[in-house]
Order: sequence, then structure tokens, then C-alpha cells
Amino acid sequence: MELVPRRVVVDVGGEEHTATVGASGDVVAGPLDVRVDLGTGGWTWSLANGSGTALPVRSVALVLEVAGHRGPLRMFRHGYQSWSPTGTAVLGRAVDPSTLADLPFLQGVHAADDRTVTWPGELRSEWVTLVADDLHAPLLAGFTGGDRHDGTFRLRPGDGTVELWVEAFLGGAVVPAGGHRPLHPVVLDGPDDPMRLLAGWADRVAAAGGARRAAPRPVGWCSWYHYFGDLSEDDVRSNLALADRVPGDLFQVDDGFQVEIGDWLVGNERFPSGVDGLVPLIRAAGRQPGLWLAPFLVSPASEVAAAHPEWLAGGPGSAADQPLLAWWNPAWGGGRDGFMYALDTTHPEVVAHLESLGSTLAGLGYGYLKLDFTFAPACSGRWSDRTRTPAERVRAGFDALRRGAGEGTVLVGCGVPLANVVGVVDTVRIGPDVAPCWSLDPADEIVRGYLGVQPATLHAYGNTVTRSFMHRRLWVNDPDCVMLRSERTALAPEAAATWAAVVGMSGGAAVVSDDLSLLDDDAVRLMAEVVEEGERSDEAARSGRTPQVDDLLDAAIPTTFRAAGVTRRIDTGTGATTVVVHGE
Ligand code: 9PG
Repeated sequence: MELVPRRVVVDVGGEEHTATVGASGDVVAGPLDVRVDLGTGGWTWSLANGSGTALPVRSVALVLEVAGHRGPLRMFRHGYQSWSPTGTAVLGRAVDPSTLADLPFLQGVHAADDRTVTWPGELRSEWVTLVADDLHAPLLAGFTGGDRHDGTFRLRPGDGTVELWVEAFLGGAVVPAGGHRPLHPVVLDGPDDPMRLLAGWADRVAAAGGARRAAPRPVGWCSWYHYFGDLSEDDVRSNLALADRVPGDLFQVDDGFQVEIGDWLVGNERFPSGVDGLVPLIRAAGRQPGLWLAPFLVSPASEVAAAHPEWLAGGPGSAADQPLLAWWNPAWGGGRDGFMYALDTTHPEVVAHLESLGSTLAGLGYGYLKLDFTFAPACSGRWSDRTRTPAERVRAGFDALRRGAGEGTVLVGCGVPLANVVGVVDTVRIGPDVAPCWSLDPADEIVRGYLGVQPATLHAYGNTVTRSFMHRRLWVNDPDCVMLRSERTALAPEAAATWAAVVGMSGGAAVVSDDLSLLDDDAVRLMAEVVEEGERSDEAARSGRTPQVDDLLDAAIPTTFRAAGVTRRIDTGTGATTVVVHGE
């Protein structure tokens, strides 16, 4: 199997222009000049606008022919952001979820390009992909960065041939007349073992992007998966009193403390001591205060939205004079049925505001900030600086928070486009939310095609396994919380134990999220084991030995996971572990 470069296709303002490529050099694709330097292990490229007028560039793609494959092709589909499902699909059998939903509002939350896929049978992957057939070991293609623009792979079946479109996604960023933009280089690797290929790619990305991978592994407690949005200061106090039941020092308050999304320094009526008052409480128990926030979202009812309407991004197309609706969560209220606005991270005052927010929270004593729903600046809309790509808008927000919070604060990216934040965050949530159940019924699907993004322990398990190679290469992986309570849960004890063990084996964050008064002695013992096992896995990962997934390319959700001398086989139907083998 081989990937053979054939054409360059650019999308400028919705119009496609094509040019043939065979060797390195400059090609003219409509109004753009694209320079491609092909090597054996990939290529470097850049674009230039010699047209004399500013141009909105949506994408630049190098189209590769997949030559010499046998039998159906499989694609490792890497998801766009934390909650986007990652796993293997078979070309001709699976479909792109956008073709089922046709809902750009949600599609843009789970892919760089929010439009519905129109190429019949197309499968997409973001940032990196593996392509395999029945006969050959897989090939890898991946961008070596993602902070200047996103990168999308489109596997497109045709008449007897299959093409892999490798697309630098600039989202309509305006390139001024005479402007030039380097694009992230693309590596091609293989045929080889899939886990080896992914690890090798991640090492390249880490080196290119200055990955922050030395932060301590978060271990402790988080309020979300028991209390959800009803959390109160009393709940924080009662769990602090039992904090010794769980190892580690993190004590993280999640969604539920704020008066409005966007007004992060003001607690609601359930938090009489306020956001600042939580810090001494948590510190008095000897724990490190952590706080959740969705820094780029603002509620229509927030003070920040009222005081600075010019800080809000505008809607797409004809809705440009209205604020962009970037997310919807009825539980957040806000006076517009739960629709939330987005801060314009290309606006200098917004950047200053985020920097000051980071600095204030760090100054109060929050050493750990869970930055959630951070895909928001990538949404299609009207942004004050039209030369910025969606990736650059996300990155600008994170860079501002980092400048404010300082080097010593642990920044966690959640709901985050992974490619955009290498080198600025310490930890990344790499999967969808767990829930007090193992899996969902197909009838629970809210938007067609997107069941896999809904909270369920199975969904978190899938991404924990398929993205395990990223841990300590790109950042510290956060697989999401362990839940061990035996009351007020639909998670069977066997499934809870499997999930806890997988979290440990991943070597990533090990955070429990129960009302600690509901943990019995067995649960307390299990959590201690998870943390110990996690320590061993993390130690191995620090020297490049991340977990192995033997059936990564054989199943949509793998069933085997191997780390730190343990192999586990999981029944993904029930969550029960069927086989545990100790020893390499
Ligand atoms: C707080 C929660 C927790 C959780 C985060 C995030 O797709 N969705 O509708 C969706 C909603 C919420 C969500 C994830 C996905 O959860 O991952 O840990 O902090 O926010 O609101």
C-alpha cells in the first residue's frame, strides 16, 4: 500500500480550485500559490496570495491516492476535541456522523469543518489518521502541529480508487494581498505497528510544539459526577471532612458554584463564602483547590455580556449582527433558553480580560483550572480579526489564560480541540464524560449519529484506550473521573471496577467523583489500588512506554488494554472484565 500525491485543491470563499502535483515545487491553484516540498516521510508546504486582493481561505488540501490496497480499508478516526469519539471505522460500512445529523451547530463542536459531508461514503479523522487494509500493516498520516490551523483527513472512495485528502483547515481566515502562510508539515509513516506509529507521531508533535508533559498527575476529588449542577458549599464542606478517604491532594469544584456563566468570580446563593472563600476551606483540609470554568462562554444574563457587548463574537452569515450562539445548556439558564455566547478571543480587550481572569484565580489560590467548553472560539461566526483561523482563536484564549495564571498553575483543557493546545496546557480530557451507567440505549440518542459523544462510561473507556499513547507525550491524559459509590448509580460494581482499573492503567489523572460518604471500605481500598497502579503506569509512560491496544484497528471500541505488566480484556457490552493477565 502506498500514498501517492496527485493534486492540490484549495477552497477560497467556497470555490474549489485544483492543480496537479507530482514533484516538489510551486503550483497555482486559482488565486493562491501553493508551495509543496515532498520528501520520503511527508512534506512541508505554504501558501501565498499573489492575487492582489485579500482572500478568505477555507482549506488547502493535498490529495493522495491510496494505491495497491486489498480488501476494505479501515480508518483510525481521531476525534476533533476531548469528547469526540476516537476509534476505527471501515470504509463502505461506517458513515460520517454529519450525514445523519445535518446539524452544523453540533457538527462544528466535533469536527474542524462544521459542514455536512457531501462526498458519498467519506470518513473523516482530525489531526492524525491510520489507514489499513486486510493485507498490509497500517500507514500513518499526521500533521506535526495544530496551533496555526486544524488538519482534517478525508478518506474518499471513488470509482475503483480511494483518495486520502489531507486538508489544512483555515476556516475562511483572510489572507491579505501579498500575504504568505506556512502550513503545518505533514508526516507519512509506516507500514508498521499502529501503536508504534501513533507514538512516533506524537513524539514529533511534542518536539515541534514544546509539549508540557512534566506536570504531576492529578489525583484527588471532583464534585461533578455526583452533585452535577446542584453543588453547594455544604457539599464541599462535607466532602472535605472525608477527604482522607481518597488519595492525592486535588480537591476540584466543578460547574454549579457560579452565579452566571462568564461571571467566574461571583458565587451563587448556595456558596455564601464565595469563590474566594472556597480556597481557605479547601486549604485548611490540606488539599489543593481546583476550579472548573468555561472561560470562553458567557451567559446572555452575565455582567460581562451586559458590560461589553463588543467582546462577543457575532453569528455566522446573515446573523453577524447578533451574538454567536456557541453552546446550548438549558441547565445554565441565562435568559435565552440556555444558549450561550462566545467571547471574541481575537479582540485585544478580551485577551486582556482572560489574562486578568487567569491571574486573579491563580492569585486566589486555585492551582488547578479545568477550562471547559473551550471549542467555543473555533465556531463559525464573525470575529473581529478575520485573519485568524479557528485554531488560532482557540489558542489565543489559552495563551492569555496561561500568561495570567503563570507557569505553576495546572491548566486542564476540556471540550478542547486537542491539536490547538500542545505546549500551553498541562492536562487534557481525552474522552467524553463518564456517567453513573455503563452504556446508553440507542433510543437515548439526542442527535442522530452522535450517541458516542453523550455521557456514558463506555464512551469514556473507548477514548481512554484509543488515545492512551498521548499520555506524557503531549500532556498528562485525563480519562475522566472514577465513580465507586454503590448507591445512587446504575453502574454495576463489575463495570465500576473495570473503569477504575482502566483509569489506573492509563497512568493519567485519577480523580474520584462520588459523595465520599457513599464509599464503603472496598471502594476506598480499590481507589488506593487504582492510584498505585496509576503510579506504575505513569512511571512507564514517562520513559516512553505507554499502554498497548492489540485490537486498535479491529473494533470500533477496543477490548484489550495492556499496561505496566497487566493485560485486561473487557466485555464492552457490560463493562465487565473477562480476563486479567499479570506479567508482560
Ligand atoms: C460541567 C461538565 C463537567 C464535565 C465536562 C463537561 O456534549 N454535551 O452536551 C456535553 C455536556 C457537558 C459535558 C460534556 C459534554 O460535560 O466534560 O466533566 O465539567 O461539563 O458542566
